[in-house]
Amino acid sequence: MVDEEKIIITSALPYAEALPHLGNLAGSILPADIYYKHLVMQGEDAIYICGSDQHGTPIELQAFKRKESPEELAERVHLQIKEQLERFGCTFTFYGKTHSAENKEIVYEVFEGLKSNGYISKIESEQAYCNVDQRFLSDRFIEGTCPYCGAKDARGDQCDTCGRLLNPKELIEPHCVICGSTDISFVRTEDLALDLKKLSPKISEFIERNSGKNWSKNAVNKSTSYIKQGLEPRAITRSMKWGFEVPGMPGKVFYVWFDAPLGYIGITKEWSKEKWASYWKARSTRLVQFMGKDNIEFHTLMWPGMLIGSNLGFVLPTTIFAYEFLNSRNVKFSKSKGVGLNIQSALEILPADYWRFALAYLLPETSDSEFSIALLIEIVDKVMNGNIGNFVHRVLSIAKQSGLQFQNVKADDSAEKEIGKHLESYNLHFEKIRIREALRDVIALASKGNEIMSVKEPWKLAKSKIDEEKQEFLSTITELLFMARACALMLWPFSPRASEHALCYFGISSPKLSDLEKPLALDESLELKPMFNKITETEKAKLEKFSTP
Ligand code: B3M
Ligand code: ZN
Repeated sequence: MVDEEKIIITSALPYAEALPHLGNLAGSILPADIYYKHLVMQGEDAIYICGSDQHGTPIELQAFKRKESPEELAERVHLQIKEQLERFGCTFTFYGKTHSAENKEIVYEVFEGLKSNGYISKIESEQAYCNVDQRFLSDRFIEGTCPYCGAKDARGDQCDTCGRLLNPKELIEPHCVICGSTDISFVRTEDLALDLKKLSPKISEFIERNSGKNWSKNAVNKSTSYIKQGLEPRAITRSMKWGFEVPGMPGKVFYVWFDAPLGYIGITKEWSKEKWASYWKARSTRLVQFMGKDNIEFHTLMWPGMLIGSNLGFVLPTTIFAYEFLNSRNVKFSKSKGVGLNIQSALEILPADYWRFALAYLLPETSDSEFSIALLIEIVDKVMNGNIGNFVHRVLSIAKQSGLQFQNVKADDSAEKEIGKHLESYNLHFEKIRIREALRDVIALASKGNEIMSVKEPWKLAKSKIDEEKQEFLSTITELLFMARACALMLWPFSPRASEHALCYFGISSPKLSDLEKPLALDESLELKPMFNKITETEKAKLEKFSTP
């Protein structure tokens, strides 16, 4: 039997530390969800896997500050994130977590595989130790000045200002985050490392083989330049308590970036004990991974290195697509402080569909992009509502008011041609993961429809008694109805609820691209309601609260 191609879509697993903000959404979860929905419309056998990244020092640190156990915190925040993402219209096949029995099993299996294949080495390092708290300070428990860019708040593992990965010892004037003390010693301790140096030829071969498969440019460039610089063994264990304990090494747990990507597999297993392997262990599976550009290194070097080195037959990433950043000069996307425009505060003001549309419109696909409240209002009012929403609603209203029945209507040539042209470009953009461009194809189709409408003014002919005019009305409205149906359907991955609402009138409930080939029928019994609304003054005022001058 020939293997049917299966597709696994993943988006980077948000830390179970704080609610995702608009930047996180635009930088991975939203495009992955849109891409997945398009595959569903194509009738592909695809699953969308995401979940909470529950280990690591930030969570341990926050739990410490809140006097909560890391496990309690990670579970509580996990449930909050999951709830908000579902409200946001994301349809994961499963939203799981990394701190699960299933993931632990995978982690141990991969670790044993790496060990027996000779890819685990030992490294001695000096680790920061706070003499006041009498404990090791891993990663984020130590902060100081970045030796590369001079930022004052660089963390032990990475400088957020310049993005460089750091070794805590490189920090200038380091201090302990728990007690603030600078009484820090560096104590020698032994850790296990993934031997990326030894794996380098295989990783490099993997990158060469796959990077032509729609990888984002930044992923290709960064990974090839890391390879050129030369890879070194990288510690995969840490002296801390929160995480999966390392067999035979008391006091050590696996590094969060060891068990997090394996979480993609663990979460699939958490979803279905029966089905997970048919996705992860089939040769023909396509693994398409979405993430922010700050996660590239882990996904193009460490994660494939782990998969190749353990040799357990898991699929390797086919496509690695990394987004640039969505920035904002005048809106705070706060993460941890509980203020700012995170997913929850956003959804309290406007429906998910509106945010999804505006963020997809601004997706930082090839360069950073800039978000502002003014831009959001303009996109929603002029493009989403003004162009697409109005087009679909007006066409349906004119058809309804004409009192004619539209049942089993066949498309004419001009409708087919117009839709075909935009649909082809839309599908091609999806294939190349140009999601922001695919949205522009929907917009272009609506613009064309609006143009036809204003040239032909079909409402003027709707009630005409003259045969010729009746005919003209019928052919125009038919063409427009087909275009409106296509617009509503093509909008589904972006603004699913509004799209489903409009598709009801066309008798479509779970949209497939193949529905566009069917004859058209209208459900005339339904009362017409617009797809979208303009942003109200009240909503504007609420949004403005998030603007900083
Ligand atoms: N949690 C980093 C981040 O949220 C990390 C991603 C894990 S993907 C396996 O940016
Ligand atoms: Zn820096």
